[in-house]
Amino acid sequence: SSPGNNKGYEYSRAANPTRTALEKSFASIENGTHGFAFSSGLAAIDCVLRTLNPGDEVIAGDDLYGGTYRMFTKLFQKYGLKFSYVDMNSASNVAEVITDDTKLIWIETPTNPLMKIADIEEITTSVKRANSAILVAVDNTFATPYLQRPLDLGADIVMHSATKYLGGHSDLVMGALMVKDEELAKELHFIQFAAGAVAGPMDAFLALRGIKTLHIRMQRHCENGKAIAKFLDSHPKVKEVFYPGLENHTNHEVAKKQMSAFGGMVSFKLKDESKQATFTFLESTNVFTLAESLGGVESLVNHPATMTHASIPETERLKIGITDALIRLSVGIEDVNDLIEDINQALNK
Ligand code: P1T
Repeated sequence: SSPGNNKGYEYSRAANPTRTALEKSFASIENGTHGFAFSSGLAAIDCVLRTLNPGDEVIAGDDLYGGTYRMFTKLFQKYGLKFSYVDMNSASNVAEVITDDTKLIWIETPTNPLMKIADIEEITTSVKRANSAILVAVDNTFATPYLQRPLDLGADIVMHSATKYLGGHSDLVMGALMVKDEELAKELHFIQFAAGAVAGPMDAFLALRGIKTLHIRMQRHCENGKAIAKFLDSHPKVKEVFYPGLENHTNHEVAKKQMSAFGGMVSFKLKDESKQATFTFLESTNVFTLAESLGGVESLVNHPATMTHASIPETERLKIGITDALIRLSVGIEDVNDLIEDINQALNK
């Protein structure tokens, strides 16, 4: 209306009507007050880390998406941020390593790819007791707000690779942050605007359309995921299955408490742990496509050691159990019998 006075939309990096609609939806599905849409999940994580200063310390889980680990170790470490990695199986593991420099706790639950579960409420309570200024961020990509809402459990920031379940159709790359604090929202918005890794309007439209069916898709992902985890768990050629919905999962009780169901991600190892047997399986599926990414309607199979987690040094990977024998499934929404038949025939190759 006049120089310096706009009607809410001045330049699309600051705000764009389609992105605003999506950001409102992001806030709403996580019970937050503000949402932010980025050009990728990693761009969303990058935004959170830019709130920190050299010398600050981040405590993160020891099992993380390989790209998150790569960003922490190869990018931010060189700007003077410090990182420590702990098994978030128990809240005391986190409390024990808090120092005066600790400013951020980075939780992935369930973790990628080992499906470990962290008790968000317990960790947040004990961290805030130690120092209420420490921020707790949760990467909620695997669970989605349909199954778990970290802000309700005390976390300050929720992050998503919206590339996955929120988009749901493997046709966009996007990240999301959701918060419930006005000051934190202002800071994140400033970084998003100043650093510039915003989501484009067409992708925002696709993500909004994806979110409309999130609940229905998640119901089927969970049903299929559980059926496949059970099938694998009772198969004579399978050594170990990693799925929080199985009663033999280490943190099944915590998963039951904080999630309404257990999702569509399932990892497992064959009894024959040779690379050859693992690769034979990976090369033999017909319905499951061998590819990175997850959370789309189509089922995918992935080999973390050479694909999604290849950027983690072998010694670090092996320490936590990401061996060459680990296989990760993103179970889609296809007919479950087709999926089980496909896995069965690949196991018998
Ligand atoms: O790929 P991008 O949208 O930048 O999101 C990164 C990311 C962050 N957090 C989690 C838990 C993730 O799984 C990812 C991306 N993961 C894959 C591409 C994958 O296949 O595991």
